[in-house]
Amino acid sequence: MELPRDPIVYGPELIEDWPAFENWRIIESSSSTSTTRPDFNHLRSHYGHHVVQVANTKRRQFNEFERTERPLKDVIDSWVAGDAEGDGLYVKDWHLALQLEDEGGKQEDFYKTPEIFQGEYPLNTYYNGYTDDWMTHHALSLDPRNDYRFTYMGPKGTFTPLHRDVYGSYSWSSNIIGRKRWWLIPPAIKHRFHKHAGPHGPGEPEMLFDLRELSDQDALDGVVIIEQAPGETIHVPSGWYHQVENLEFCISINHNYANSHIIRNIYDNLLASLCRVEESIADILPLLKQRLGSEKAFSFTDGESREDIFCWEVEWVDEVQKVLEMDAGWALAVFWDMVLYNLEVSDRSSPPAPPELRPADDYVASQILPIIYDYKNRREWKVLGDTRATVLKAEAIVIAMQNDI
Ligand SMILES: O=C(O)CCC(=O)C(=O)O
Ligand SMILES: [Fe+2]
Repeated sequence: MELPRDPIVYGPELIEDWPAFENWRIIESSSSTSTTRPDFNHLRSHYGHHVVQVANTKRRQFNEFERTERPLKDVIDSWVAGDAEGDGLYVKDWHLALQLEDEGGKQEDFYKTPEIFQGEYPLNTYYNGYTDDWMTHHALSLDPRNDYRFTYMGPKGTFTPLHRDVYGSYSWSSNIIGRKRWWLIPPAIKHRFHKHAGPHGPGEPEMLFDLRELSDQDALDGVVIIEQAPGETIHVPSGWYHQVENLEFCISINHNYANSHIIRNIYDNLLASLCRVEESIADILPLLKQRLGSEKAFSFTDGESREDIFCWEVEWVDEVQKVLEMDAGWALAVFWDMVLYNLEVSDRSSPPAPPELRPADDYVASQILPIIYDYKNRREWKVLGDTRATVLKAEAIVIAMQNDI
């Protein structure tokens, strides 16, 4: 089954049975009106002690907001007091489900991954249903403190600047309370939002921070603008840049996920980040070459062909991978480890998705093989020996998948 390639908004039936709806909101109705507001007392008493990431959306620092970490209760106090700082404070990327699990609670105490993302679409989550997510399961296998389940909370006016999601993954995001405005940029017109017009190098160009600052608002022609109502869920396609503004006090829950459908995008995104890193540290290259001259590190043999690898190449590749890891959050070794992990998943006793929810083997093979062939033409293929072993294992599995058909 093809996954959605355009943004989709789902109605409240997807999530209206979530405990968060019951517990996090206060609804006041009179004969003519009904207003809904966050139940700060409940949130404070249950989660006030959680140390959360807070972006001050009134204080920009280069391409990000000033970020601090503090107990949620302090942030709530600021909002309730209506003080000037509170106005700009946006609680983001809060791993609430993970934190609750640490305390003996569970995700289902406040929400359940919508069924549509569990079943027919081979989507997220292995938490409370089996789906085909290549990202979270693997991330948790490397670090049990890492997942891609987030809660967001912030007053009117707070916003998330233009970005695409981590690694180029998909996201779904549900509003418990409040309205959000989304600007979603189809990849074909993404260039209009580059920070600097004109040609750029091979790496991913820098993007505008806030598209509302564009002097030529005609650039917004073709941008998908959605006002997401309380209770609605939005699905963001892989690789689409987007910006999000809270039009009222908002609380939302979001997951990022990825799988074989978008593995090519994820790979391309990683390579674009790699190019950017290479550009940014290009000045060390002549120094490395000068220092290491024509010293040979080893010879690489691949069947018939044999090639010399030089010490400067090894140092260069290692340095780029190190910076990439800091910059993008991962590098080629972890990417290939994720691919192999998920290809081997059918051998595991608790795979993230049972076979009937995973795409057919020939589809998965058709997604992975071109990436392997691409990678085999790169310098990293020769230089990074451990990763080469991982890729070879992945290749053997994928070829067997094809032969089995
Ligand atoms: O709600 C927000 O502020 C950002 C959400 C977002 O970027 C996402 O779900 O991908
Ligand atoms: Fe996002």
